[in-house]
Amino acid sequence: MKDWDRLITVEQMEEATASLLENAEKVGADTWQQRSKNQSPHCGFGEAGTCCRICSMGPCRITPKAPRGICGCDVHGIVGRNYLRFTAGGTATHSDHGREIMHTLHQTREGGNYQVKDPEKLIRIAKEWGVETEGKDIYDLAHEMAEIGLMEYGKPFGHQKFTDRAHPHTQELWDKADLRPRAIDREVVQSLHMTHMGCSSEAEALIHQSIRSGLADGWGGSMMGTEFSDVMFGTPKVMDTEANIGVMDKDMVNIIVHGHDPSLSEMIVHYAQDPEMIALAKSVGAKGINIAGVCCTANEVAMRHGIPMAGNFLNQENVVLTGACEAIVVDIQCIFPALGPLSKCFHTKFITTSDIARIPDSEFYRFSAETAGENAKAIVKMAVENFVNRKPELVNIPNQKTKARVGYAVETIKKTLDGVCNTHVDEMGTLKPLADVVKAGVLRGAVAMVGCNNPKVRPDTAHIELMKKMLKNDIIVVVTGCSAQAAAKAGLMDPDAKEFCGEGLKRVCELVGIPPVLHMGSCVDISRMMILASDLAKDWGCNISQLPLCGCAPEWMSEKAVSIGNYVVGTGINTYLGVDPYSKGSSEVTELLQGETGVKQWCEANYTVELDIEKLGDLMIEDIEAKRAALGI
Ligand code: MSK
Repeated sequence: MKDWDRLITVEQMEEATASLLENAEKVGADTWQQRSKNQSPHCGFGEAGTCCRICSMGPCRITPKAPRGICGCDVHGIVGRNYLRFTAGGTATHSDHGREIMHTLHQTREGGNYQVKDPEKLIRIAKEWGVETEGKDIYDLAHEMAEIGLMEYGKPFGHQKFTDRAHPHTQELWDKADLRPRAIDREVVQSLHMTHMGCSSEAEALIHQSIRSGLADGWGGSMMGTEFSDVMFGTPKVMDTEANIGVMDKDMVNIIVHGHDPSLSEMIVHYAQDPEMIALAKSVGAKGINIAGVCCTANEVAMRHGIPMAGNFLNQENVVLTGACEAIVVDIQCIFPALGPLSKCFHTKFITTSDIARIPDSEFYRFSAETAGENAKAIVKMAVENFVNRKPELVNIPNQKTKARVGYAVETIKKTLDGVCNTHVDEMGTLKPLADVVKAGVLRGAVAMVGCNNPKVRPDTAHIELMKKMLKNDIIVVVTGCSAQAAAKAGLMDPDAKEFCGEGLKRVCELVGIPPVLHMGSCVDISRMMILASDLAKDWGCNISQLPLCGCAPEWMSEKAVSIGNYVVGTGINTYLGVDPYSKGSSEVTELLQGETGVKQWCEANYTVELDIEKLGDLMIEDIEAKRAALGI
């Protein structure tokens, strides 16, 4: 089948990047393409997970001649410990993002910088948590919920409240295997404690804690981050935006927001629309102020304000290389330290804002919930005033831009289905129409595509090629994180991309008015996917692990991605990786993650690691068809 002709191909994106790399050469800038070459080949011990530097007797590296570390730990203990530490890093990171959101919720005030924009959602969650809502001022309720939410991090007893939302069968599995996460900080701290020298070296115990730590992220910290961001900034609704590097505008002041925490980007977006700031932009010769996003911040502001998405993880240097970026404003996570020296080669201001992410060669502007308004205004002003320092001879904005329809929160998906199928059952709606089209075979199933880019994989190829393959096979794709931007940049979130699908999926897209790839948000919003899977199984009348559904992170790179993978398999969804998680050095760890014992036995799902993307896609389709056959559909 011929590709849909409005698709922007990976080759075209690479041409755009090549022209930007010419800019890099002109100014003598360093880029990840070069650094990646400098770092190759990678250390074989590190890649296999068989190097231990947890104490100072080593580092110990496991070889056939030296099968144990100095303490006597074998390869399975070393690989398992490394895997658990990797997971704990991811759980801590996502969950601390969630914690910041809860602190911001505590700062909400009527008419303040932060307000409650979705009071119904706040009340719904309060009722779910058994909090009295009757006659309470909405801000008093917000503050009470913030305090209860913050206690989820350190409460001495009990389990994560949001785990009660999961499908009853999933909860039973968690309880049976002792996997239901307790306080979030406890799971992270226990992971570090277990992996300290002289504690756990049994692979099974280490992988068990990896899954529980992941679940504390997905059904704890990330879910709080998502749900209470919706409460404060609004639950995403369907909106149209644009994507790819061409969303930058040579006649405007371009401010790029990058990172994860919407508390910053919401304020920047707000002040970029301030008439005083727009007048200032015009006074320095620009036509106005253009905000665009990179990485998960792009997802956050796209799905709530329709702000365009300039690119994903490996495009963060590209936005500076255009020579038209007045400021790149970052908060936390996935920010290249390289942006410091790179921005110095141009007129770009690299503005860091969080004590969590302090980076050399940046201008640090501490951003806090209490002073958010004045901080954001000062940052926007600084960017606008920097427009005059632009060097016109360096401006090169590749002309690549696509349309994207975004904003499919679970609530939005249910409402969209309600609108078409007239099946409204309660205020939350139902996923029954979706279950029905899958049962009927019009759709064969669904894939949740998530995760980063990684120079080990030709950037965006795996995301885009796998999505195309799924769509052609009538498998709907839901996306978050940098996978979402890969889809958007290519044009796969344009409703017209239905032309690119198999007949069944095309019909559904036409009937419901959706693009074939549904944007569900940022990395923390993978928690939305867990709720979607859980609710779908409830409406279907089966268990999550029986659904023709799988997860996929074909180009992942961060610790957060491993934590995510652990909660996705921990929720009963088979997960397909295109990059190895540093576990291949141990047959025991590999079996626990990818075999029939371990996570498969505890949670009815496991990982598949396959570096050949074509094969990875075939395996997912086989999995979906096998699930259908087992259900007799
Ligand atoms: S931003 S974690 S590179 S998806 Fe969430 Fe993208 Fe991966 Fe960061």
